[in-house]
Amino acid sequence: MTSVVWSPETRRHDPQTEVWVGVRMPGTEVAERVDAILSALRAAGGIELQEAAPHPDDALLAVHDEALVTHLRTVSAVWAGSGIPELVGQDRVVPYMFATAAMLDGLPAHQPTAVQARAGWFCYDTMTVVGPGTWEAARAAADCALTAVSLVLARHASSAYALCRPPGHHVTRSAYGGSCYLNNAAVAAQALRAGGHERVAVVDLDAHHGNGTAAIFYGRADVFYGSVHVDPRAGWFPHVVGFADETGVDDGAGTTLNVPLAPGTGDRGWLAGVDRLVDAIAGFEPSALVVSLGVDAAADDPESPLQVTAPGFAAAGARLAALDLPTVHVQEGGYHLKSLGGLVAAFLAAWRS
Ligand code: SP5
Ligand code: ZN
Repeated sequence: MTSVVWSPETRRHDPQTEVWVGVRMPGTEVAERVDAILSALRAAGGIELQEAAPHPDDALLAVHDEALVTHLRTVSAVWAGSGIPELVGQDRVVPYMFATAAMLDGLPAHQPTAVQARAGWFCYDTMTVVGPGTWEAARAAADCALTAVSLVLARHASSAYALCRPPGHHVTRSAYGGSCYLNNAAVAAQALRAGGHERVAVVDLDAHHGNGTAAIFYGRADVFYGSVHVDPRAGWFPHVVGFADETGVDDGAGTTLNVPLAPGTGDRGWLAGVDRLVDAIAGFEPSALVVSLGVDAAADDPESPLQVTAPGFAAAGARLAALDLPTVHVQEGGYHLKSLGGLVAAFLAAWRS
């Protein structure tokens, strides 16, 4: 039996379109994902379903800059009042310039006042748009993760699954992107630390490297981050990080493990990667585990070239469950509406029985 935490508020984020290589195209991170996962988990059974309880902002501010949280809370209303929707017909917050380190070239930057520039100060891509309801959904997703942590800390359950949507693993301390707004997995890991777990491991199965979570814990000895994902060098998001030579820095040296895989990799290669992560986690000796459970590595998924099957996800679940740790699962990506719920249920089977 595993607890499943969700919130109807998570449906309120509606990206409508995302801008990719300058073109508006239908968003893939849609509210229907919530219903697809819920109905598959209900049908599979072995779950105790509950709604998220509100948790204070402290848990967010333990991993995110206050300026980012304030931006996300307020930017949609500021954009709506900026004149831009009337001027060009864009009612979603989309950045048009990015103050990269190379642009600044050492000059001291000031946080921009214009909302269209501030969008690119906090957001690092053009795909991750903010509209009315985005903040409420992202905040509710974080509450799902925190409620799952509370259940595990109270030993109500040895594992809990948070149906987080929008996802979170691409969000750094101060910037959002990759269809993510608040880093639910990092929030959960830090809350487990605050709840008394001295060493926490995060294992990220999403098809994309979780650059946000990796960055937040890169210099930390108390939180391990391991990820298996499609090789960014082969041309996949997040392109610039997620390489095998990123192993941590300072106190965190040796507590990061990236396993990049070639496009086309199926169950065998992917599970070999999962096994490397399981071995590293066992060696780290954590007392709790966070699973960033993206299922976009699936063969049918439109956003990744990996070829993992439902039995593959079930096998990964069995191997991670064998670590026998209090576990919080956090939903990340997975975009094939017909199959994604079944993949989540297959992965969680080892905890549901
Ligand atoms: C959480 C997560 O899985 N984020 C994925 C972010 C990667 N998105 C990259 C999108 C690349 C362009 N997609 C083109 C198809 C748009 N419908
Ligand atoms: Zn992904």
